[in-house]
Amino acid sequence: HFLQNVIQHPTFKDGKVTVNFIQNTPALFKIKLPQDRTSKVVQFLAEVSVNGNSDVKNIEENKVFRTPKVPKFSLSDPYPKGTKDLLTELGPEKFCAWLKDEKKIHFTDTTMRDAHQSLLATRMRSYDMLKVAESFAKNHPNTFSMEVWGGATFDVCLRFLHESPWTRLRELRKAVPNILFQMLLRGSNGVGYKAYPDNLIEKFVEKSWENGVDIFRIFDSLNWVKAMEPSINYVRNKTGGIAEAALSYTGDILDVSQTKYNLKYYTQLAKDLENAGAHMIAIKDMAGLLKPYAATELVAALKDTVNVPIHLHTHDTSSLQTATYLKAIEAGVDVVDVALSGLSGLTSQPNFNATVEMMKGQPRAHAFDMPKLNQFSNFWEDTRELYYPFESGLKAGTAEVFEHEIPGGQYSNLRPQATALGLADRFDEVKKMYAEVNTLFGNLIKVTPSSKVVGDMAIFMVTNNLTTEDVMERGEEISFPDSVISFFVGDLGQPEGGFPKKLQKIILKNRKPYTNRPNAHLEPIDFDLEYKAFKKKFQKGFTRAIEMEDFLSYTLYPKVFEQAHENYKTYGNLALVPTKNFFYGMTLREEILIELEPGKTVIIKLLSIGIPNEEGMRTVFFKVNGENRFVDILDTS
Ligand code: 3PY
Ligand code: ZN
Repeated sequence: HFLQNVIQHPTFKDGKVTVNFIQNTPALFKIKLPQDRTSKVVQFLAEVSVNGNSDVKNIEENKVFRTPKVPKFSLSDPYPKGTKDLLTELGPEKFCAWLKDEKKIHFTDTTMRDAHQSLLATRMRSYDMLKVAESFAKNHPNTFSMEVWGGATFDVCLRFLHESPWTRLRELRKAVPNILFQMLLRGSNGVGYKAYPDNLIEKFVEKSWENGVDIFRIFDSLNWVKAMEPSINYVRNKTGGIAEAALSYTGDILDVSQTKYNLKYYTQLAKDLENAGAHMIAIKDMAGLLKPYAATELVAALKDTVNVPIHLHTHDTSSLQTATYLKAIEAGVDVVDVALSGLSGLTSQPNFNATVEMMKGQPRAHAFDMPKLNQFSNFWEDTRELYYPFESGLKAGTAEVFEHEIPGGQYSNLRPQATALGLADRFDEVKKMYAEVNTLFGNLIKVTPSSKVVGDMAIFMVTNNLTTEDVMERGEEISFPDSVISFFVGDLGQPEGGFPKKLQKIILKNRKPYTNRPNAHLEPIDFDLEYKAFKKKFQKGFTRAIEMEDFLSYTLYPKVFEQAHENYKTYGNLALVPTKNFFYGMTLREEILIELEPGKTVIIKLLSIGIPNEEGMRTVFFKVNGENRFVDILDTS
C-alpha cells in the first residue's frame, strides 16, 4: 500500500521526486486499508506481530503457553434444565420462594465477571469464555447462576478488548440457555462511574434483560437507597428478571468502637431495600472484610429482618473468606459467590471447587461432579497464563485489607495506576493513604465509583507529598482531582451521615453542593432524536444494522465507543482472534484458524517479517487459505 501511494502520488508521476520526497509527504503513510474481513484481520495480525498490542506491557520473551482443554461434553445432547428454566416457569417471586425453601447451599460462579475483573484487570476476552460456556452449562446445570456481565466489564470490553459487550452477552446466552445469568449494576451509575439520566438506566435495564441478564445485582456506592430504588423498579416493571439489591459491607460489625456501619445500620438498610421492592438481598462484601463471626451475626440478623433470600458476595483478599462462607451457610445464607479455582482466591472470590469440598458432610452440602469441576478449573488456570501481563502482583492473602479496605476489583487496577504515575515503590504509602483519605472523607462505603474517588485522592496526595494536615490547613491553595470535587458537589449522591462540612468547603471553594439525586440534574435522553442522529453518524462502517444497544454503549461511553467503532472499521471483529494472537501477535511459522462466521474459516500462517527499510516499513508475509499475502507495516516499536 505504501508503494502504491508512492507510485500514484502526482510528484512521483511527474518525475519531480527529490531526496526529501518521502520525509515531506506524510500522505504516503496514509494507507488505505483493505475492506474484506479476511484482509482486515490479517492487517491486525501483521500490526500486532510487528508493534505489539499497545495495551500489553512487560512482555516476557519466549513465554511458553499451555493449551487449555475444554472439558468434554456432547454437542448434540440437549441442555439439562437449570435455574433459568425454573425462573421462566415460576416468575421472580415464586422462584425466590423456592430458593428460600432450598436446604442445600447454592453457588454463583463469578469466573466470567468479578474473578477476572479482580485478578486480571477485567481483560478476559469473550473468545475464552465462549470456548467453555456450553460445556459448563451441560456439565454443571445445578449452578445457581453465572455472573457474566456488568461492573467494569462493559467499559473494558469496548475500550481495551475492542469487543461489543452486547455481543458477548448474546453469545454467552446462546451457549448457556439453562443457567441464570447475573450482572452487576451500579444503580444510577449504570455500568459507568457517574450518574446517568434515569431514562437511560431504564432503557439499559430493559435491553440487558432482552439480551440475556436475569438477575440484576443493584448497588449504590454510598448505600443510598434513593439511588437504588429506580433501578429496582425498572427491573420489576420492565423485565421478568430478579431485582437483587445489595448492601455494600464495610468496616467490622464485631468492633464495637465502629458505630457508623453497625448491625442495626445493615438490618435497616436491608429492610429499606426489601420495602423498595428487592426480590433478593445481596451482602456485597467488595473488599472481603466480613469476618466469619461477623457473618454469623449479619446473616442471622438479616434472616430475621427480611423475607427474601440472602446472597453473599465476598473477595478472598485476606484468604479468610471460606471460613466466612461456612459461618454464613450455617446461619442460613441462601447463595454464595465463588470462582472456579484457577481464577479464585486473593482479590477474587473464594474457591468454588474447594467450597463444594468443604461442605461435604455438612447438612447443606450441594453435590457437584468434582473431577469435572476441577477440569474447568484447569481450563481457567491454563487460560489465565495468556493474561499474565495483567496480573496484580499480589502473591498471598493479606490481612492488611482490614486496614486499607480496598475493594478486590479496585486492587488489581490501583497498583498499575500507581506504577504508571511513578509510584511503584510507594505502593505501601498509597494503601496507607487510602485508609487515611477514608477517615478524612468521613468513613465512606467504598465501592465503584466512591472507591475510585478515594483512590484518586490517595494517589494525588502521595504524588504531591501532601498530608491530611496539609489538606485541612492549606487546602484553599490546592487544586483537587476532578473526581474528588465532583464527589463533594454531590455527583455520586449523599454519604451516610453527610459530607464532612469543613473539608467540603475547602474542596469546593466557591462551588455549591446539592443534596438531591444527581440524576435530577440531568436532562433525560431524547431517544427518538438522539438515536436518529447517532444512526446517521455511525451507519458508515457498520456491516449490520445499527441497534439501540449500540446507541446505549455510545451514550454511556461516547469516546470509547467512537474509538471502538474506528477500530471495527479498520480491523473487523477482533473478538474472533485467539487470545494469544490478540495480545502477542503471531510467532514465525505459527498457523492459526479463525472462524469468521459459522462455516467460514480462514487459516493464517505467518511466514516472515522483513527487516525495516529506510522508512521503517516492514513487510509481513502470510499464507492465507493457501495463498501468499503480504502487508506493509510501519515499525513503531
Ligand atoms: C464494580 O462496580 O465493578 C464492582 O465490582 C464493585 O465491587
Ligand atoms: Zn466483587
